[in-house]
Amino acid sequence: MPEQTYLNWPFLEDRHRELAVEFRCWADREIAPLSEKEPKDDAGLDDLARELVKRLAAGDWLQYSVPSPWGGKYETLDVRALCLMRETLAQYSGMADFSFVMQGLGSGPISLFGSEEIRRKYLPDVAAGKRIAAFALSEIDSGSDVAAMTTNARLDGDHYVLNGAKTLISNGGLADQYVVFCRTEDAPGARGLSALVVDADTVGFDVTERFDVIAPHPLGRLQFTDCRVPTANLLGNPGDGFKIAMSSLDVFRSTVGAAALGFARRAHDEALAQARRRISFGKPIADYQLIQEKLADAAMKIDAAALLVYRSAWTKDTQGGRLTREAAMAKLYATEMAQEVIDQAVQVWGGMGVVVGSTVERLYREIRALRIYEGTSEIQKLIIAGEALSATEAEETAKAAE
Ligand code: COS
Repeated sequence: MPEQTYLNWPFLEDRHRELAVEFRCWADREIAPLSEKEPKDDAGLDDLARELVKRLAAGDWLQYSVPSPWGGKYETLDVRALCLMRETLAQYSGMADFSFVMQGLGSGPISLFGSEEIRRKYLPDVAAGKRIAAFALSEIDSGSDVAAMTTNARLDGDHYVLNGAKTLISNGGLADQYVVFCRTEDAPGARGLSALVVDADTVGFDVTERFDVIAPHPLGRLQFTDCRVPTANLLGNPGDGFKIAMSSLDVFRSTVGAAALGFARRAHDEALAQARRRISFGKPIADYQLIQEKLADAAMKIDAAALLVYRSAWTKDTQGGRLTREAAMAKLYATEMAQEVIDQAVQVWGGMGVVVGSTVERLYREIRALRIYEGTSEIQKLIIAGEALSATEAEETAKAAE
């Protein structure tokens, strides 16, 4: 059992502490048995994802993915709860973490910006696990540079006609509904984007490719060819797309840090167990100071990451509004830290750590994508530096005005 003193930190409330304990018991029973084997093909992956959504829904855990007026647990998305749940699931299975968070991220733009009608139509089914959700932002030449996207939608009466392609979309091929970001306006860059909810059975929508990645997850390429989407499925106003994408990421980026934290905690536990068990030169390797250094570094960095993750989640939950800087720090530090901690856990395991099927080998593959998706580490650094620079500029301007 990983170290849990962080549950006493002041960022959390008693309801979070209770959730953490209850959710861990449930995951131990319902998720641990599913985490043994990785599916070998797309059909196996899709079956596993559906089974995970079904189990999460049966436990009422997907209610944390949407706000309470539309089938959810709390009035607004509770980032601390989402973080605790991702952190827990990641300790058992990357796919369980993925299936859980995609219900929240995939429907997040609807929760945050949908009309009452759209929320009522989609959110209760997401919370009940009856519909699987997806968030379609990235394109082949537009990952970090969101404003460069070329997928476009032209207004035609009471429909938008959508054309273009999205790539590496989580749940692509599996989801029942996609929030698709596209260009609708003449305004350049970020100002010309909008967000539409597209049902998977809409004529003109196709999943043209599935991707094999180092840690298998359902990822697809989406194609839209004269795909007609009702204007009622527009989220917010025309031109709000960039703001909708960034606001959704403001909620979910901290949770990527939390998932990384879960992977790191599991790797640290595996390293501790192996260090005590493995005998080398006549004694357990835990007795050697070079091994202790690795264990000490991991324990300290895990706590540092947890502080940033729960600081960020607490800030969003208690203060609302934009949360770019804290979320960027949490995601950047926790994902980079987890990569390092897992790498060192593999080192402690030695040869057995690179054998396919060992837990640290799986974690070594699982963590890699988290330094890329929902904003690369490099983008997070640009965000943090940008905020620091503009704070200094604002201070100087204020002084000059005195
Ligand atoms: N919430 C609400 N509005 C936001 C916002 C946020 N978090 N961040 C930016 N905006 C608004 C800004 O206020 C600005 O509006 P105005 O033009 O009205 O002033 C507009 O959006 C553009 O903002 P900005 O100029 O800061 O955007 P940049 O083009 O500089 O881009 C980065 C910012 C690079 C940080 C952004 O594109 C990004 O995060 N990229 C990574 C995207 C990503 O995560 N991709 C992975 C795919 S998802 S798996």
